[in-house]
Amino acid sequence: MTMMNLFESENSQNFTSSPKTTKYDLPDADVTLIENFFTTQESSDLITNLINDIAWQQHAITIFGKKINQPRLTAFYGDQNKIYSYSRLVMNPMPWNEDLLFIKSRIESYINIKFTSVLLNYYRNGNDSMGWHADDEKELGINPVIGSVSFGQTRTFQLKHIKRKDIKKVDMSLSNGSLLLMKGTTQHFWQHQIPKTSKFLDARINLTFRVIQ
Ligand SMILES: O=C(O)CCC(=O)C(=O)O
Ligand SMILES: [Mn+2]
Repeated sequence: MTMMNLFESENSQNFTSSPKTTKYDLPDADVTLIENFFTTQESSDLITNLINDIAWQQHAITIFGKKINQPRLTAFYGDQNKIYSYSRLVMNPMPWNEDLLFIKSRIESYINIKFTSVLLNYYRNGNDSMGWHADDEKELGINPVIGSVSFGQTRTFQLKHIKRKDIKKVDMSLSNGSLLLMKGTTQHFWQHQIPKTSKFLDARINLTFRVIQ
């Protein structure tokens, strides 16, 4: 190895920290965050590919009788026989592509589960958001397992217990290359959201891998 190569390889290692796992101690929930689950290089390649290759759409949804555009772009990919409905939208999956299969198999080798589908969200800036909800659609089964991957801009992800007013809202930062796992009874007792912010923020892509029964 020449001096130059040595310098470059040492330098590039510094950009990626090793994975860090945090298990949240929350009642009625099973939530684990693994930061740096993907390396900086993988994350940067993947966000570029996903922005360009995914068939992004902006759906209109009806809230209190009013039709509005969802404040983000979305897409749904997965096994061809698994249809998903949420917010009165029926999502027909696009077929898996190579990048999605790469991300899916990385999560599947970490937790022992096979996902059937992925819902993708593209938050173009701080104005894009996702309101309070639980991933509790009946096709996800009794205790849904959700593997949520984030690329790009760090955004605040908030969780609130829907029954216990004595428990404070939980804020977590979902950073580039992180994996958030939600399982057990989490979706029965907690809702989550990505709030809007007036801060100038860059693009973020989130992928929530799901098992449709
Ligand atoms: O963007 C996120 O981190 C959350 C996405 C989400 O909750 C969902 O797709 O159901
Ligand atoms: Mn969700």
